[in-house]
Amino acid sequence: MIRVFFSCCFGLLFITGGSVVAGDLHSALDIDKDGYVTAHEAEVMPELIEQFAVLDANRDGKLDAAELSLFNG
Ligand SMILES: [Ca+2]
Ligand SMILES: [Ca+2]
Repeated sequence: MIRVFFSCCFGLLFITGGSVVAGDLHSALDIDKDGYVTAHEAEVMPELIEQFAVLDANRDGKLDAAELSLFNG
C-alpha cells in the first residue's frame, strides 16, 4: 500500500522502485530543482510536513539536502 501511495504522489519519479535514500528523496521532492524542498513541495509527505520546522535548522523555510537527510520518515 505504501508503494501505491508513493506512486500516486510522485508518479514517474519513483518508477524505478526500490528504497528511497535521502538524496533521492530530496531530488524527488524538489520539484522545481532549485536545490531546496519548500513546505509546498513537502506537502505530498504529511510526515515530512510534521517534521519540517524541526528539520529546517537554519529557519529559511526550505530544506536543503543536509537538512532533509535528518528526516526520519
Ligand atoms: Ca524546490
Ligand atoms: Ca533550511
